Order: sequence, then C-alpha cells, then structure tokens
Amino acid sequence: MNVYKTILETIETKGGVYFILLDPDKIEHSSIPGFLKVCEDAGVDGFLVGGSLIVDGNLEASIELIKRNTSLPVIIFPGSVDQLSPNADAVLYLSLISGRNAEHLIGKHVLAAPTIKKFNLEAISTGYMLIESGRQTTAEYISGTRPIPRNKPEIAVSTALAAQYLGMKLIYLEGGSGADNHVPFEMINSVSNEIDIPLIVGGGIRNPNVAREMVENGANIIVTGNYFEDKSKWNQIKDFASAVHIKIPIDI
Ligand code: 1GP
Repeated sequence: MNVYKTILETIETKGGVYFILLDPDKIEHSSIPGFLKVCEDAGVDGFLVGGSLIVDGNLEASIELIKRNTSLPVIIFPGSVDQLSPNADAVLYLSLISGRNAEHLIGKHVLAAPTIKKFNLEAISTGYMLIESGRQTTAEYISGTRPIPRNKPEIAVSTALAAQYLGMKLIYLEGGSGADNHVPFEMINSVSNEIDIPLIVGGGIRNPNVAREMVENGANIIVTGNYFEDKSKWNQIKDFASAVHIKIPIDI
C-alpha cells in the first residue's frame, strides 16, 4: 500500500480524511480489536500510532496487534527515534518546523533514517507545526520549543510555505494532545489557501462540528486522539467521520 497516494485519493473521493491517534500508553490491548472494528464500521480512514512520551506502552507490540485487526493504513506518528516498527504501513517523518531546535528539525531524522531504510517504511515528509493552544503541551515541553502564537496566521503561512518549498509532502498544524483550544479556523483557512500540499489538523478536537468547520476552512485530514480513550464515546466516532467526509451526504 502507498499511504500517501491513498491519502490523496481519499481527499479526492470523500472530501477529507479522518484519522484516529492511538497512544500505546493509553490503550488497553484487550480493547484494541473491538475499538478498531467500531472505527472501521464508522468510516475512519486510518490510524496514527505514537505519542510525545511513551512511558509504559510497547509501540512495536501495539502496532502488530493493530495491523492484525485492521486493513486500514497504520501510520507511525513518532514522538522519538525509537518509535519505529517494520509492521507499520508508513511513518510521518516529522520535522518540527515551528521550532528552532536543530535536533527536531534534522538531528533525529539522521538517527532514524537507517532504521527506516532497513524496515522499508514509507516515510512521509511532514512539516510539523505546534500552535499555541492555552497551557503548555507535552509536545512543547519535550521538544523544548515554543509554539506559533495562535493569533499570528501569517507566521503559520510563511512556515508552511517554506516547508512546501523544501519539498515536504504534508503540513501538520498541531494544537497538542488534550489542548485547551484547537487550532483556530482562521489559521487553518489562511494556511490552506496558500499551500498546495495536504493539511493535517489535530489537538483538542472534541466535537464533530469543529471537525467539519476545519474541513470547510481547508483542512484535508483531521486527527482526534484523547476523546475516544473513553469507551462511552465510541458511538460518536461515526459523527466525526461523517463530519470530515464532506463529499459524502450524511444519512439521517
Ligand atoms: C493529534 O495530538 C493530536 O494531532 C491528538 O490530540 O488527543 O487532543 O485529540 P487530542
């Protein structure tokens, strides 16, 4: 499977892509098969797996289990160099372009490259931008970088354009997991108007209407994580998927 091609095709056919982020620290292995089934039935387009700080979870084992239970794309969303596995379909090769920490701009990539080659993983070069979202997020703290101010869309636009000109294939606007405030619609709109590569938005999205408004403002891929760690909310997954798939009529 070529994941990047699948993403482009899904944007074309459904109007948007809906990914769910699984953090190995936060999911019980016993509930993974059931959760994946619910996601598939609800119309989710794929899974990101990873976290800024994995303390207990075993990424390798989680990915193996996820792959055994779904035919949807499984993409590593790495919080560190050791979050790589040959069982995944692709890895978001994240460069933290909102920051000025050389390790996260290119350093970690050099360390990870030989393993990616050995695993024959599809690396999708992604310009990763942290956007100020209220309290300091784990990603900001761990990376030692400051986010782009949420009221400065012009900085986000210039940064995203720079990534595109450097040849990156995706732009990721990240509010941070569990963010108080999601990425502002205005910023999504400004960035998407200027770039020609797909735009991912995630962090603090807890409502399908918000997801829909993001897609209407130009987001191509929506990611939610935290929200569905609570099993009682699984019946809302379909609402999120339908909200993101703006080309497919919502059945009433
Ligand atoms: C992916 O970090 C997000 O971009 C996930 O954020 O857990 O807040 O949905 P949430």
